[in-house]
Amino acid sequence: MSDRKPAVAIIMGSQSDWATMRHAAETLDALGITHDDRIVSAHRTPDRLYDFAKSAKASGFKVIIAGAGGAAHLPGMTAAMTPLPVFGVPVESRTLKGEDSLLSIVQMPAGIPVGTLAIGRAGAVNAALLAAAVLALQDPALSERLDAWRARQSESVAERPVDEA
Ligand code: RP5
Repeated sequence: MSDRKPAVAIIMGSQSDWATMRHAAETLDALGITHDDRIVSAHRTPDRLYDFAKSAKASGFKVIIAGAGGAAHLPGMTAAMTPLPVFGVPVESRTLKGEDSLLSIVQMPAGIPVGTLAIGRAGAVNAALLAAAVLALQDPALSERLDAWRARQSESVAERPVDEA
């Protein structure tokens, strides 16, 4: 992380979520977007969640990425306490493979939105890319980096398949 105020907060319910959420962090790094990564549990550290969410906008964050698993209240509770856009990443749970996380995050009642991504790594990467797209609306240099990132991705796709060992 640089000295610049981080634009994105990545929050997660547990240390165990980092294996998934680090993919969001790495994607933001690849795009040169500053971020602050924190463990904030809706269940175990409710006061920490309140303090974080209530002060997130004043702290300078522009977008929040929130990952949680199981009864995943973190993204919805965060969204209820901040006007910032919140993207939710359902972390794959051991017992229900993340379907519980997905449904907990995606089924917000009308009025408080959480942009919900796919379960696991894909969701973490795409949450970062969505955050980048939002930030790029006000940042032409980032917009160019995002275009370049996509172009490199396109170039990396082979035209024909090969047999894999
Ligand atoms: C949720 O419970 C966390 O987001 C995590 O995905 C899940 C399990 O947490 P640990 O028991 O591994 O700390 O609150």
